[in-house]
Amino acid sequence: MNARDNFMSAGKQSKSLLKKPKSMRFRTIWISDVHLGTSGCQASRLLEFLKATESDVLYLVGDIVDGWQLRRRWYWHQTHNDVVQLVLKKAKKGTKVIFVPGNHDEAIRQFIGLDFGGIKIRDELIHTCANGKRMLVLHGDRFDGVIACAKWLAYVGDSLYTMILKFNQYLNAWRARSGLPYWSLSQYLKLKVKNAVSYITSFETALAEEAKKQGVDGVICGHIHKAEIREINGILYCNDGDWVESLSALVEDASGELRLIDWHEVMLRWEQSQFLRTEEEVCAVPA
Ligand SMILES: [Mn+2]
Repeated sequence: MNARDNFMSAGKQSKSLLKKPKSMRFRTIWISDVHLGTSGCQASRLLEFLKATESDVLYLVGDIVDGWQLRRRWYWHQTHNDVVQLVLKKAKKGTKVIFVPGNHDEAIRQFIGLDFGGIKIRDELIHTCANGKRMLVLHGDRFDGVIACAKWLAYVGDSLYTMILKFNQYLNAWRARSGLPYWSLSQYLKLKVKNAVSYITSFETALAEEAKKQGVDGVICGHIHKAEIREINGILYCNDGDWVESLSALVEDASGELRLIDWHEVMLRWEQSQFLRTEEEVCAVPA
């Protein structure tokens, strides 16, 4: 078996093993900005994550279903159904699921206070961590100047963003064929554009200020698709990222410590460990 065959079989093996649930247990998980109903949504990666993890509480911090996009063009893949069904199943099996709607699923805001299939629809709320820290949980669009001032501007930005994401998919399909790692064009552009950076900074500062005003220790939000944990003026700012580009989640362990999970990185490490194991097995075969 040459090196290439070896790699191929490792790839095949890791694919079949990927489906096996591993158990990562947390006290709480926060995910947001899944954008079900758009082709940019990486639902199959989210399924991997949801299957591999368990928690007492699962927060869906807005923009889970993209009503804006669905109204324009219906896109609903089987994996999008699977995500919905898996979340419902988790709720049925005892996970406390709390859905805090965002701006893309604002239609659901009319159901705030109600429960559907074990999922609690709630507005902004306070989560108390195992270590007693109190965290304000909200989507964050309320602090978005563009959306508050002119909705049409947000729509235009949204179409452009969708186009960039589409191009990003083609680019990464090509990169994958060429053996290059995943690279997010839209994230790169966003980080490179100075305005975007100052927007992100003012968003983060505004949310930290709101948390301070409410007398809590920190804030947990989504909306800007940039995973982050950092202290801003004595307030712990946490953003759980998204499942369009960064594939990230925020988790709380049993001791109340918060950290980010980068699912790209977790899967990459796992695939590499599978590859190395296969290589060891091959090498162990006597000549
Ligand atoms: Mn949003």
